[in-house]
Amino acid sequence: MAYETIETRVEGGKVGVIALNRPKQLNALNNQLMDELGAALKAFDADEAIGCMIVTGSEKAFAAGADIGAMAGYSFADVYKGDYITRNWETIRTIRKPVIAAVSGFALGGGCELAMMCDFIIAADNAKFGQPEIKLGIIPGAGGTQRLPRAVGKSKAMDMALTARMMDATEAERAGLVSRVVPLDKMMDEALAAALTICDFSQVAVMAAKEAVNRSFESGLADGIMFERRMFHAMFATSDQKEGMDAFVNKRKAQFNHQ
Ligand code: DAK
Repeated sequence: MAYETIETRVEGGKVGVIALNRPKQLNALNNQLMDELGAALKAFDADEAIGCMIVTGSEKAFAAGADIGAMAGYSFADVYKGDYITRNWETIRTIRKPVIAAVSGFALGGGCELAMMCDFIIAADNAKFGQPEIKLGIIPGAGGTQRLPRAVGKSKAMDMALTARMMDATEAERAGLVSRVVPLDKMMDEALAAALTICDFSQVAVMAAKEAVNRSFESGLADGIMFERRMFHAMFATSDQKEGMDAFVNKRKAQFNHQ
């Protein structure tokens, strides 16, 4: 499929990279971009050769939010009847292989929300995160009021949603929003190295780990632990468990076949 608002490539034969590509609008997220992003993620997820995905933007902007120009004229009936956001923004939540957000520059509004929908965020040292929707007379609409407090706690989430202040990369790492901060010129190398590391593990175990961690956000502790326990038990039905443990015992590198 030919894309106009994103660029896709495969790195190392195993990592699907998706770069948001509306540079003149700082990668503002419109319907076309979200449709194309969803299609690209689904295609990589279905590709046996791909073990991990990276979503990134440009040096200046991961994404400066939903496209304000496109939104400006919407009425309540437009967004409600058209199922705005839900219709095409949440495809990423259905992706079963890991998705890393490699964020440089602005990740604002829907851009911050998109990064938070990924499995973890590697940030460049120039990254800036924010939920500035309040300045536009609206509130975050793609999970900002729900995922941000889970990541950084109520006080910082309220501060960002109510004052529209941005959080820099250092603060974002300290607060737990991002997993690592690296120099801008090393960001893609770091994200790619993380992705390739993941690709070399058992794909079954990787998908199960992702599913189990995500379950922690949707269930109480006892239910979450039970889900984890059953998934853990299920790992013993895989040949990758035999391979991983045999390799350790015999002091050799494991060669997983993802079965
Ligand atoms: N949308 C459209 N165009 C944008 C944009 C955006 N979000 N952000 C930047 N641009 C465009 C600018 O208009 C400008 O275009 P030209 O004037 O050159 O044609 C170009 O990108 C460069 O921007 P600036 O000239 O402003 O660049 P600066 O470096 O001076 O400033 C900035 C960068 C990121 C600080 C600034 O552009 C800015 O504040 N942008 C807006 C950030 C923002 O407010 N983001 C939140 C958007 S609201 C919903 C669910 C979710 C949402 C909404 C509804 N429902 C369920 C209904 C989500 C909402 C949002 O994300």
